[in-house]
Parts: sequence; structure tokens; C-alpha cells
Amino acid sequence: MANCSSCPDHADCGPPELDTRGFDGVVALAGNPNTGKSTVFNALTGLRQHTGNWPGKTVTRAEGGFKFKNRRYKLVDLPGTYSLLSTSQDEEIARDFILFGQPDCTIVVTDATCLERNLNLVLQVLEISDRVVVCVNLIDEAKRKGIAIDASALSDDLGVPVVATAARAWKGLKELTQTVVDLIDGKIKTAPKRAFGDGAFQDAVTELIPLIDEVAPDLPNARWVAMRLLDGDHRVRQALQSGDLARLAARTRGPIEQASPLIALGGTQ
Ligand SMILES: Nc1nc2c(ncn2[C@@H]2O[C@H](COP(=O)(O)OP(=O)(O)OP(=O)(O)O)[C@@H](O)[C@H]2O)c(=O)[nH]1
Ligand SMILES: [Mg+2]
Repeated sequence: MANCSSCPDHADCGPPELDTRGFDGVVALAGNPNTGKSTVFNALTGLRQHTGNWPGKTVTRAEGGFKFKNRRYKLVDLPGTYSLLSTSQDEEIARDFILFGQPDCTIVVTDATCLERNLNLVLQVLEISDRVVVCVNLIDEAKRKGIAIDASALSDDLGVPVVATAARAWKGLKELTQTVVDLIDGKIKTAPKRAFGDGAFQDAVTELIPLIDEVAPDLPNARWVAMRLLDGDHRVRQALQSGDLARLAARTRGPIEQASPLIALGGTQ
């Protein structure tokens, strides 16, 4: 939006680059389309947001800040996606930000009325990051439909905290924020559920990781790259071979998300 500069928080927020000065942490909001990400974003930021495009892309990025117990966190609204694996710009942006932008926490907003479908994305995010909180939103709508969600059992299954919310009515948002902050502070430990595959797959992943580490020593998640290579992801392979993945991994958070290298490299858009 062109009128960012008139916002009272402008000096503290400042797009287009992700400027984290003055913030105690960065929180990303991911989720399938229409699950209430923007509703959560607006509630937490009090509608104070800066929007611009993701650098080099036509996809809108909304950033805002929220305060919790005298600390300030930057909140980044990622594009709504069903997956992090395909070739769409939105999926690449979300994936690159979670992987290379290394937010201190990623909230995956899910729809309680069709949770199973949403868990596909949750599991993919868990492959990439262990700093994840699952927000089961639209819990009011689920109740209306006779669907009960056992957040505690789901949390045990996923290995990360799960918080039920009805964001439009502001229900559960304080617990969500507290959980995010506790996770950032290390008071909550996670053990994300990850796909292990069969023995041969595991052996291949184990064999690949040190080779990837050699080529791109600072990669935040070589295991994920190994899995993508085994899955035949040609853009990841090209990015690794060309050295772009290594260059990307070596950068700091700010400049990292100025490019979405796996898109830039891949050709298919
Ligand atoms: N009943 C109910 N409706 C909600 C809740 N949260 C959001 N909504 C509604 O769900 C719709 C989608 O919400 P958004 O916040 O726009 O969802 P989004 O994930 O940002 O959607 P995209 O950006 O299009 O992917 C809106 O009509 C919201 O008012 C909730 O907890 N309960
Ligand atoms: Mg939205």
C-alpha cells in the first residue's frame, strides 16, 4: 500500500525488506487459503500493517507488529497455500521464507471444519522447521457442525503445540500468542512428526546429508533438501549445483528473502 509512511508504526516496521530492527522476534503466518490467516493477523496486529509485494514478485506481503508482555514481534502473513512442494509462486514464497527466512516461529493456521486436508501443509511445514505452532481456527464453525477437536491429542501426534481459536471472535488468541512466545523463549520444546520412509529411503537421506553439507554448509535443513532431491525436485537440484542454495543459506535473514531463488532458478513459474 502506498500510504505505509503515514502509519504510526512505520519507523518500526518498514517494508519492502524485512527489517527486524526493534523487534524481539519474527513470526510467520502460514496456512491453506481461507483458514483465517488475515483474521489472526489483523487481530494480533490491531490492523496496523504494511503491505507491499514480495521482492520481485506480484504477490502481496503483509507485515505488522504485535506486542506481548513488553516485547515486540514482527508478524509476516505468508501467501495461502495447500502445499509447499509445487511450482506456484505462492508456494515458493511461503517455503523459502520458512526455510531461509528462518522465522523464530511459524504459526500454521488450519480450518477446524476440514482439518485433515489442512494437515497436509502442517506436515510439510514440520519437515522444514521445528519452530511451529498449529492454530486450529474456525473452532466455532466446527462446533456448529458437530466436529470436536482434541487439541491436546493432536499436539501429541504432531509434536508441536496446537491451539484452538475462533479468531473472528478473538477466542483463543491470547493462548496462541502466549504459546508462540513460550516457544520462541524455549519454554516449550517441540519434537515435530516427520516422515521417515522405509529403510532404503532413510539410508539415502543419511548418505546425502553430508554431501549436501559439503556443498552448502550453512543450510538450515539439509535433510529437507535431501528429501527434495530424492523426490526429483529439479529446481532444488539446480540451486544446489549452481551454488545458489549455498549463497542463499550463507546470507542473513534480511537479504535472504529479497529473492526467491528456487523460483528464479527453476524456470517454471
Ligand atoms: N466463523 C468463523 N469465521 C472466521 C474465523 N476466522 C476467520 N473467519 C472468516 O473466514 C473468512 C476467511 O478469513 P481470512 O482471514 O480472510 O482467511 P485467509 O486465510 O486470510 O484467506 P486467504 O488470504 O484468502 O487465504 C472470513 O470471512 C473471516 O471472517 C473464525 O474463527 N470463525
Ligand atoms: Mg488472507
